[in-house]
Amino acid sequence: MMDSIEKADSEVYEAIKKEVSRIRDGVELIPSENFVSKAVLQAYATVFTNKYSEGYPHKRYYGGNEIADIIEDLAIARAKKLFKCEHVNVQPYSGSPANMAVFFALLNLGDKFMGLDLNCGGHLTHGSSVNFSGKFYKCFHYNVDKETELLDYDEIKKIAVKEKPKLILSGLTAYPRKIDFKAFKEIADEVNAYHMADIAHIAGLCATGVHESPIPYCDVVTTTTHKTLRGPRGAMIMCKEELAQAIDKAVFPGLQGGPHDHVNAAKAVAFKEALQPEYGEYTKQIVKNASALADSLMENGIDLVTGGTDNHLILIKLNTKGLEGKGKDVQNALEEAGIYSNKNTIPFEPASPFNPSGIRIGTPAVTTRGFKESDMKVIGKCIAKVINKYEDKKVISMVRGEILELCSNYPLYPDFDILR
Ligand code: DSN
Repeated sequence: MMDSIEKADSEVYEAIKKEVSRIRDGVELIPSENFVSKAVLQAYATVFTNKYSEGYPHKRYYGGNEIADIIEDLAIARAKKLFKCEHVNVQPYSGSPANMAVFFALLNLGDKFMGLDLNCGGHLTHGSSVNFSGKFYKCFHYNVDKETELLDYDEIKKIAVKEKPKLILSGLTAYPRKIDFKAFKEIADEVNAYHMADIAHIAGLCATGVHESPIPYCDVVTTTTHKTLRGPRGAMIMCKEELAQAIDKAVFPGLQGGPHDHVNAAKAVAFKEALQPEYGEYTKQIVKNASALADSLMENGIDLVTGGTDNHLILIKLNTKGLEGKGKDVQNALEEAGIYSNKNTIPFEPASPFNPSGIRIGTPAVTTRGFKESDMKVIGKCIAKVINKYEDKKVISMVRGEILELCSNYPLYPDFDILR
């Protein structure tokens, strides 16, 4: 597939080649990233990128959509089976537009809602003042508890009873523990609010029962399709049948134009893969690996938010090692060693969101690659070495060697010469 790019555009070809080397020779620990299968990658790169399909299957505005209908019907049917939900819209281009569509469908501008504060593990679209969700709507944030760094459901209830929001949003991007969706529903019911869950990070775990599914406890659930779910870049919205029309209208024509049919083809393939028993094993291994990595880090003297993890992600605290506000420097040092992470705020960040005191890592991508608990032990040690000596080029170079050796044991896309 790459020979045409090589001939037509050597600059883009060279960049793709470099990216392939980067991912093959490094340890990808950004918890929102993953490696799709060869089948998903191929479905994505198809002639469906050429088609316009405004509308929904069997109710399109343009001709020639019979085949695009097959694709979207397959994606919807498989997503419904995977998540056991009543209605699915697979058209959202990504997570933020999916969340925006739900807000458009269920709220009026200026309405009150609640979401987890970005600094404590929420997402921009959960009410940040710089995002549409905080600008167009009145957000009352809940935080984690200062001592335990865990969600405090009594506190969430107190805010809900006081502010009477129209919608309560549960969901995370940097919270390493399980979410009690039932508790959120009980709070939402008490104040007559919608309960919306954004499971972008944990969708794969929810689909296989490794994390409790929010579906029975929610009016609407959104997710991206490219994180633990291991599909192409994109999103979807799941809801009760009674909200189906409002959600569909909000996505199209409310917010988006034509769906990306090539992405829907890749989503359909990814959902089929996620319905296989091997995917269940994969999601279990994600959590086992995260837990092993957390243990290794702590054994090597690194402090973690909440003292560990029970999902796919880990939040390292740098401030307790005298590295307050050094997230960016540590992220860069890890990158030099071939370990990809992202700087992140920790709860009640003592420095600033631009120079935060945390590092966020996770195991979806390395687990796809085949890494197991013993490898996590090695990676934990490597990360600790870099954190302790993040300015020492000798240490970084030594760790780089260890990472290269580890990666050579797990060739990425082994049966797929990605450059051909
Ligand atoms: N950017 C995603 C993440 O890394 O968590 C959220 O949208």
